[in-house]
Amino acid sequence: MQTTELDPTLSQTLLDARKAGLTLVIGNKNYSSWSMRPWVAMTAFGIPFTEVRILLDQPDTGSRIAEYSAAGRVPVLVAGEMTIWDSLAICEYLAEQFPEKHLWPQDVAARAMARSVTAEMHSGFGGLRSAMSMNIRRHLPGRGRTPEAQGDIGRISEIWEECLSRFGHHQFLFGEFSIADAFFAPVVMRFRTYGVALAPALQAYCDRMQAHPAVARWVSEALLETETAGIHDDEIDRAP
Ligand SMILES: N[C@@H](CCC(=O)N[C@@H](CS)C(=O)NCC(=O)O)C(=O)O
Repeated sequence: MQTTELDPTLSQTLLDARKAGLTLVIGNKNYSSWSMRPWVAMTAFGIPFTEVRILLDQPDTGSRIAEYSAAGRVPVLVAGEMTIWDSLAICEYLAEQFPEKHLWPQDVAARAMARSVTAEMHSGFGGLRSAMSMNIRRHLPGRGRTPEAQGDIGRISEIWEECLSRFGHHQFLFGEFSIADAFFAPVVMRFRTYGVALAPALQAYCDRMQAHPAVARWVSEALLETETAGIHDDEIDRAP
């Protein structure tokens, strides 16, 4: 049987990552909302990993991501001989691999709802994404309020209210920190950048999220970044 080391189609970079245990390939911490989710989940749950950061919107971004995944997107998790791309697939894989860490809520009803709101976040809220892209270091209160973004803010508020009152007991969405919170972490950062006014209970949730050590570490590392991704900042400057 041919070993993977002899497979000429695999890049040396990927082969090196395979030897390093879990390797999470991410984009800029300031901009990459998709990367933030598994990074925050892995950090919050104490799952050790090696981080590889690939700058977005650079001439070599595509070729560097292609060394890890043909899907051409970050995040990517390299786990031994497996490559897992897409933030939700990565978190589901981790939940399976570390069942004792309870990345999803333990209660079946809470878990069903956590999966539903995580999937809704994963596949929706295009209005918020396009008009209020994540840019942690900027402060742009009032910007990006398109009707679609306003609608998304309303729906997210409704989700948070329901989760916090039914399951959250004034802590995280389902009480203990879970994948669902990791998925909404970039929304918390968007609400901060764009100065979205929230009901007190929801603002308190955002404050708790920003105080969570994993989120706080991502944000402090984002603020140390000096690179800019032209497309993202230009989009913000043109936003209504
Ligand atoms: N559905 C994917 C979306 C990933 C995604 O769109 N990632 C962006 C960065 S946040 C990306 O890799 N863009 C490639 C590029 O800018 O060249 C996921 O959940 O991981």
